[in-house]
Amino acid sequence: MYTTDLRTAEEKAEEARKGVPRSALDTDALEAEFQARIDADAYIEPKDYMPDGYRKTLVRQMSQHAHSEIVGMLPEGCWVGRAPTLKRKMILIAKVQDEAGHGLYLYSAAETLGTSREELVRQLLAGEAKYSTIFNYPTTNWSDVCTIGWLVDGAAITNQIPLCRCSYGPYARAMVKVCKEESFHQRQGYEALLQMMKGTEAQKRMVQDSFDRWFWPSLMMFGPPDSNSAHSSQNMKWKIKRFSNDELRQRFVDATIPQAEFLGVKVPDVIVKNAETDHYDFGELDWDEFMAVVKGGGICASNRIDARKKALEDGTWVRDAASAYAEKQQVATVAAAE
Ligand code: BYC
Repeated sequence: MYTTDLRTAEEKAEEARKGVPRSALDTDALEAEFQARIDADAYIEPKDYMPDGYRKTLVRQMSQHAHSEIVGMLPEGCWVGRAPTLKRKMILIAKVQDEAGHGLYLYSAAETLGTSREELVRQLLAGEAKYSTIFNYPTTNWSDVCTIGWLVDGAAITNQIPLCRCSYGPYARAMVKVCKEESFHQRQGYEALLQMMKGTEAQKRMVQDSFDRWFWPSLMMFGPPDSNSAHSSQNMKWKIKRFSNDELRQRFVDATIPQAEFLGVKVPDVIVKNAETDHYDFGELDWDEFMAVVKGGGICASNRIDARKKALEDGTWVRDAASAYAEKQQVATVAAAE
């Protein structure tokens, strides 16, 4: 193909990184350069060239992740007023507040890709965006709150540590801080359960009951089996994902079963250590249940969205006041400069 464009591929990529508009003819070179940067483990930054599919999939995943953090505040937040001691109440308040912070980092990181937070929240409330299935299960007693810390935060860390090396810079950097906090969350949950296991027979039964109800749904947090995961292969090529859903699920099971045994809960009979692979076999999950919950059929699904709608409405005056204050500040800054 003859062309009057005398720029090299490197120059075109450099211009694209600086935001210079590109012609359709440059797309192949830009995509090759983009993939080469990913293969070399470089971070992609907001103003860099990126294929539309990469941008779209990141907005999808990061917003789903942000929604999970925000919706995830609900099953624990409703126990703040019922925490058994002042110490547990203080820890729980701090944890729930951390989840709000995680949502904020993630919405902010997603906004660097060009979709506003208002739009992302609109998609959640309209049922167009997903959030993790785990938060559609109810917290029926205090032990469930502790088990969320141990299992749900534990599963989240397993999934999110590789995301600290995700190819998109703002997502990867947000994950570093999130993972540090999740690690504290996981430990406080496990420690609270250890205390309960030193308590009465009724407390021990509560812990066992929570474990039985939350263990399998926590394994579903890693997504469908690899054979049925629509996005995995492309996401791994783009290094958004570093490990497959099944690999991470296995890693979580291998770490969790010895913890369950130390805690003193009975693990399901189907879970056995495989001497050949040195991993725990755990059989097939109930993928029909997973699909039903993904499609909005979870026990708490409508409560969760109603609670988020109410929070948005209740917060209107705060956003209005903050905007009015920011406007006044701007006027004052301009007046002072004149
Ligand atoms: N729930 O092709 P796949 C927390 C969807 S919160 C709902 O494997 P992908 C915490 C998936 O989105 C942190 N939907 O997808 C907060 C896709 O649907 P669409 C939660 C699920 O993206 C408070 C379809 O199924 N962590 O830590 O390659 C208190 C096909 O799946 C689920 C994150 O959000 C699910 N479980 O991989 C305590 C981690 N699984 O979009 C703790 C970030 C799958 O095509 N996200 N789907 O309609 C990820 O790492 C990935 O998005 C996933 C799925 C591993 C979840």
